[in-house]
Amino acid sequence: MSEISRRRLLTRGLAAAAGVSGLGLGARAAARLGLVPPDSGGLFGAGETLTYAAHRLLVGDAPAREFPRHMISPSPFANTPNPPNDAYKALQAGGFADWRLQVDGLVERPLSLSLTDLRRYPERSHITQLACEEGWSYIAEWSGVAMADLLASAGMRPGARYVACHPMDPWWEAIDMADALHPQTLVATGMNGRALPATFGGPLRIRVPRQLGYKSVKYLVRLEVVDRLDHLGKGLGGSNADIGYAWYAGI
Ligand SMILES: Nc1nc2c(c(=O)[nH]1)N[C@H]1C(S)=C(S)[C@@H](COP(=O)(O)O)O[C@H]1N2
Ligand SMILES: [Mo]
Repeated sequence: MSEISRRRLLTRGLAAAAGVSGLGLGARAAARLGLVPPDSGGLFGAGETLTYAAHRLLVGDAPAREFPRHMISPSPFANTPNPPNDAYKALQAGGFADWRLQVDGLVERPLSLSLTDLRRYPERSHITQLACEEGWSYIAEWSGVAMADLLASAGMRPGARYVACHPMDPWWEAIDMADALHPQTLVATGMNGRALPATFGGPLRIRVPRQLGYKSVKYLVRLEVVDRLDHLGKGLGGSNADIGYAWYAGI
């Protein structure tokens, strides 16, 4: 059986289990496949589980859509007009020379990387759409380092399952390894051929084009590799999940 028909079968199985015997059975099927999201409890938990499991099985590691250069949005909406705080402004005043990205947690070699260090990794780029859950979107070219390359150079230890992405403001988000290691998931330093502007999360942000905009954490300072998420925040996998948004925001 081809990979895609196997996935379709599994997905139909999940959906059928959900339809015939209630969401609980679908959730149990997802558990057997290791596809239970951190926000699987509570009122909408079973639905979150089905969405995550079905999406992962159907989409697999398929890339997000990439666009031709002429479709780059001429004046994208800057969602965060003001830099996050005084600590950020101090780093900005120094031209971000002291900006560091920590890569730690379940890794063999914790890293502390300056923006110059990041430039030593192979440069990756893509032209993709950033879609906010509020309805607006824009297309831009993003460039930087593949998160997979950073994780490879830190060396993941057994049990590594999620990457928690921490910024300078309280907005943190975790992604699973399927997204962390996906070739389009970037630690971005550039946008449309220039250094990433502060209003778009500069000097460093992640771009996870397979999920809604809120997962693309701006002002990134730390990638924390973890085996579980229950000790971070309220344990739901991100600051947005903690206030009621879905942890998995696949599109
Ligand atoms: N650190 C941080 N990251 C963030 C946010 C934020 O407020 N702080 N906003 C998120 C939301 S809701 C969206 S839609 C995108 C917006 O990205 P943009 O500024 O490139 O439009 O960034 C996301 N990442
Ligand atoms: Mo958003």
